Amino acid sequence: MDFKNLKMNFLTTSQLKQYEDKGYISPIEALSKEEANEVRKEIEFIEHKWPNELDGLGRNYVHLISPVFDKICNNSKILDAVESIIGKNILICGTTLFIKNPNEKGFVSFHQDAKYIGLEPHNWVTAWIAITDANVENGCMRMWSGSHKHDLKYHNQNFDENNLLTRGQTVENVPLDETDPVILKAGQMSLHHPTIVHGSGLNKSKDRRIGFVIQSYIGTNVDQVLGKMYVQQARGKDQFNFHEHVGRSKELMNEKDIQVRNKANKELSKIFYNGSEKIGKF
Ligand SMILES: O=C(O)CCC(=O)C(=O)O
Repeated sequence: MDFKNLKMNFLTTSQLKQYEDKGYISPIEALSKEEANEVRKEIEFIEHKWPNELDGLGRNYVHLISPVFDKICNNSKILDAVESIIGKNILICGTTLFIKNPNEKGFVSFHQDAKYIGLEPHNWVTAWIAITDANVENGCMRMWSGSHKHDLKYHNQNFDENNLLTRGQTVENVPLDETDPVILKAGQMSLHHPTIVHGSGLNKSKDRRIGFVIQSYIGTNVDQVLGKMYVQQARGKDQFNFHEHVGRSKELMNEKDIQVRNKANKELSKIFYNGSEKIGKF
């Protein structure tokens, strides 16, 4: 074995302290710039060949229909960092593409992921991977540092048409000047805690802002209390068997994989809109 090539990416004590204190860690090296660019090409290839495939619900579970995204989810640098937080038995339980095109008005209201996602206990973490640079101008995420230490907050349901969240769920009156911009270069990632309050503003640049979000990596001890979920084993063993395990994508847009993705999306909608009278576009 070539030990020189065995690069580990486990988090350092100071990164773990940052996670504990602030509720997020950033930046972490995940992909090379070239790899990130390949991912952008894959997105744009899908958009060109299958228009609307990534719209609406289609922004979810792209790792189930594309080997390029499957590879990111199983990237050992990402998994080393994730393992440092949730332990060695890791499941991939969902992915979402958060794309903000220039000249569109997309934004993400301040919210806590744990509010509507149904994953209990909170032994899970979200990896936000920058496929393009993410900065203040193009609407990078902003984290309300330390807010993960408090209970889940009341969320209004605003259903704003430009809100990229399912219900436009919003924690009101977040002091913007107390939030930190998560500035990332293409290929870097941030990791955030299930209960941190975060959101993002408009893309005022001339290029797209693309984040591929593994939402989330969960420990095998995490159940879905609002519905059914389709997962993949990224590391370790699943001794709990709370969820349905599905295979990995080996070919772009394979018919069987599409069917699994459709089922997964149907179930995800039930989870996200549990108890809601209105259904949004995602
Ligand atoms: O991409 C964004 O701006 C927000 C994404 C988000 O809310 C999340 O990953 O939890």
